[in-house]
Amino acid sequence: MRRNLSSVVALVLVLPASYILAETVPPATLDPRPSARQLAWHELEFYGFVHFTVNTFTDREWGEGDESPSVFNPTALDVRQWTDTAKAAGMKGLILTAKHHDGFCLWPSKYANHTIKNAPYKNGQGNVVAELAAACADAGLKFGVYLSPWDRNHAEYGRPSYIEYFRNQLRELLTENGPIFEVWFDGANGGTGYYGGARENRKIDPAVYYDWANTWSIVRELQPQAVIFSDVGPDIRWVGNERGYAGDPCWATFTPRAREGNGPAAPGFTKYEEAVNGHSDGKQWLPAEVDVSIRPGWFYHAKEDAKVKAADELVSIYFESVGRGTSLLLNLPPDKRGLIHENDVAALKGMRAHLDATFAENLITGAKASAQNVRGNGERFAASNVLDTERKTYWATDDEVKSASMEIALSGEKTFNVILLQEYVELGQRILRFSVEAQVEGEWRRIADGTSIGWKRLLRCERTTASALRINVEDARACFTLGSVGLFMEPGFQEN
Ligand code: FUL
Repeated sequence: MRRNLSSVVALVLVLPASYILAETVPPATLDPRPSARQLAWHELEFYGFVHFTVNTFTDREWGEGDESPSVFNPTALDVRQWTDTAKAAGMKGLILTAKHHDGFCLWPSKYANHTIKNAPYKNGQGNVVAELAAACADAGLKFGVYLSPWDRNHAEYGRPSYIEYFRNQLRELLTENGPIFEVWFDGANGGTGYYGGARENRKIDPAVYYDWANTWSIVRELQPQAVIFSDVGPDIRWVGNERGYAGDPCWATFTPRAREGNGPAAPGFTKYEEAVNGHSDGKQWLPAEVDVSIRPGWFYHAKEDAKVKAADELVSIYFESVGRGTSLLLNLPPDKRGLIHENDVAALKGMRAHLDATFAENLITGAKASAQNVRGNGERFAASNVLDTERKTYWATDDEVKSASMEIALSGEKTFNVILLQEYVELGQRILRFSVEAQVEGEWRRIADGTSIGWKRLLRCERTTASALRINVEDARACFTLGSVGLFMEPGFQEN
């Protein structure tokens, strides 16, 4: 017994320390990396926007700020119809325009009169923010708020006292509506407006006026788990367009830069064109959110009833947003009744049915994987970890290895046209370039390639029937991880 123990000790002593470490220890973290609140946000992937205010009734996109609250008069408002629609579409939450640029508040703010308490809706007793927050909680949906920094109604906009008002409203919203998952700050700032009757053009300095660091700290104090969205984050960045796509590549890492000069970037004052791709060497983990409306406008207009995006267009948007590592924020504007229009509901239904059919079966099930290099040559970081549906178990390479291939033997011949890849982003976004090959009738054929993977990559490729697959990581910032590989067959739209 004693002899056995000493020989084990001797064996451990002769093994190089790096071997033992590599076997048992994950790759060293590589900054920037997601925070816990950003990771929880990544999980959501798909949620909805609700643009609703006086504009819905005046048929405008941007109210002037001089609208009478009396125009806000939905005849059949039913927030449960909104949450039912969102749930059926597979959304994980809803973000409501509590206040848009016109300044009208969908809740009875005690700091303002330009609110729902002076509207005919429920004889001034309504509170759409609280009503939707409660409906979301009941439906198991997350709830978020849009509070426009620009306020074309407020007499003090442009002066210091407006900032106090804006922050008071933020506090109200974040204390009266239960847990908030995201706070959405738009970049549109200053210009002409009603401004309490002054009707003038008010310019502000976007880098200074809102003192964003101290405004964001209110969110941190009152809703520490909430992510903050703006052109510069600090948690989630605008993707830089409202057309429904992230770039290829789309890196979660990003360094926001000022629109002009060398000063700091600020909401409404960034080189937002860079956000569509992000930066592979970006200094912050600042993943993009793709915001797009199901209709041409953000608010409901009857003249757009026939212009609702079709299901196949919505599916393409999904692939070009969620499929490029971002989240999709799809706007569903309620109409004058206060309901999401039948055409929008039908398009969403078509989108969901198609995505469900696509992802119903992961054709990787039953496959076997092996890799050229496995960290420490052991089980913990083995290639087979990519085959389970758990992103958190992953294939990883040894410290020095920035390129390596894995081979996956499928359980028989499989026909697919969608490939899913996921990194274990807790350790940073590491992969810089990859390709995928398929073994078709005994020949290896390159069927897809790309650069960014990050949280999730969905690659639509040609319909391929193969018995094996090769994932080649061709370049990485450091040794890398791959958490999931999946294979799916997207049906044609006519087949639905
Ligand atoms: C923009 C706003 O100006 C639009 O009205 C809309 O709210 C959109 C989501 O953000 O910048």
